[in-house]
Amino acid sequence: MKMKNILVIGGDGFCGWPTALHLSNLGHKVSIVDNFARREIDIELGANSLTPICSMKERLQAWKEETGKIIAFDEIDVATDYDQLEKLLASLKPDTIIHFGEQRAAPYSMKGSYEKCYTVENNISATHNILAAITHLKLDSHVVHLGTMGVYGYDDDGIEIPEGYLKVYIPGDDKQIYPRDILYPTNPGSVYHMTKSMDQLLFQFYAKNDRLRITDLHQGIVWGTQTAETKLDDRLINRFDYDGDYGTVLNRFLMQAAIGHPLTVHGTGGQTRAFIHIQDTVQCLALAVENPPERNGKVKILNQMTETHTVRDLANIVSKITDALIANVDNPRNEAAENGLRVCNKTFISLGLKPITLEEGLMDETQEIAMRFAKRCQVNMIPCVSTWTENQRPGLVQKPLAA
Ligand code: NAD
Ligand code: USQ
Repeated sequence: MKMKNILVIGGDGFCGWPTALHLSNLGHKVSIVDNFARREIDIELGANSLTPICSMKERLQAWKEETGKIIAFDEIDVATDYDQLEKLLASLKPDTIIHFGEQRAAPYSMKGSYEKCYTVENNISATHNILAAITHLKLDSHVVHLGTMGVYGYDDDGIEIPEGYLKVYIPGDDKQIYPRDILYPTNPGSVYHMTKSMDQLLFQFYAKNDRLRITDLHQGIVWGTQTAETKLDDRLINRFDYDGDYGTVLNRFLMQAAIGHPLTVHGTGGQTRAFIHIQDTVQCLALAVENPPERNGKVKILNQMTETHTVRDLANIVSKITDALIANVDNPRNEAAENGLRVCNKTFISLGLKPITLEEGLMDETQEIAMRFAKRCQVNMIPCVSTWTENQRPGLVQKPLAA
């Protein structure tokens, strides 16, 4: 394997930190950029990671002590500090830029107009600044971006969701049928998911116009906390979000079970979603780095997920192993009460991904993380109170649904 010079943007976050460690462990030269926006939003919300996360300085020192490997770090806001970003890229000339640096919580993006504007400005500018800088500097960097399954929406239109492109057959004026590959139609369900749909067009343009090599990974909901590398030392521990804005459903359920809180199923829990364990996320990133697309004008789009479940099924599985109670509560989101979802993930499987299943990983996660750090949970941060529409404001109180 050829060692690469890799820049991880958003490398202080939940997916970015373990990815940076994994790539460093594989022998790549890794640098991180982050503006600590995620840590600042925790302060703004009064929330915290269930796991106690160290400062970036302590994290990098621990990594050096454990492995002898050095990861460089620069604090840059890639959405607003274009000049700093360009300067760094000019000196690093990375082979690969992995872009995790966006506001990623759907509920936070729907909280109010400030959060909507912030999410759009941050995410679109961050993505565009990276693409513009690579182009201006004539770099050969392969961009690997973290997109989301949610760009497609979650409708079961009777077909398996393909990896990015839909083959369509257009009847021409001359009565001939013209086959075309178009981006699978987007149907985002939040302002956050909308920014990921907009990112797709930025990628399409720069791949076509400037022949940039871009991989867009449409990832499902990530669950779990630790990876082989973050387990090496407590100072390397990954973050675990459980609050109503940033906590994702399965990790929330695990934490709720650990503190004896009923599992907060929205509505009937009939929403089907795609999932992937964090250990598989970092493996997918390594595979994406190793397998860049050709410079052929087309974005490589892969679905990064390993299994689908309804929220109701997840609650039942967690309840079975922990005896937790289940509470069906009002849904603050504007989403289908029930949906089916089938997703094609054949590329990562063909590249060698061996998925960790829910069955294998849930018990470990419950005991090693949720139970161990249960005392750090602030119970008042559990309800999901960011509503999707103005009509639902002000202040949804998440009450159990009538039977
Ligand atoms: P996270 O919020 O934990 O990490 C994102 C990191 O990016 C944070 O450390 C934040 O400070 C940084 N950041 C944000 N804006 C920045 C900016 N302008 N300049 C520099 N740094 C910036 O989120 P995560 O869960 O690690 O998600 C990473 C990426 O993966 C996101 O783009 C998200 O959309 C995508 N994703 C996440 C999940 C999931 O379940 N967590 C699922 C699918 C896709
Ligand atoms: N849900 C509950 N109870 C809860 C929390 C959530 O029933 O306590 C439900 C929601 O209503 C929703 C589903 O669980 O139907 C998923 O919610 P989530 O918060 O776990 O995930 P989501 O908002 O979709 O966002 C997360 C990440 C985001 C990523 C996305 C991948 O925060 O960054 O892009 O998962 S995907 O969902 O595949 O688009």
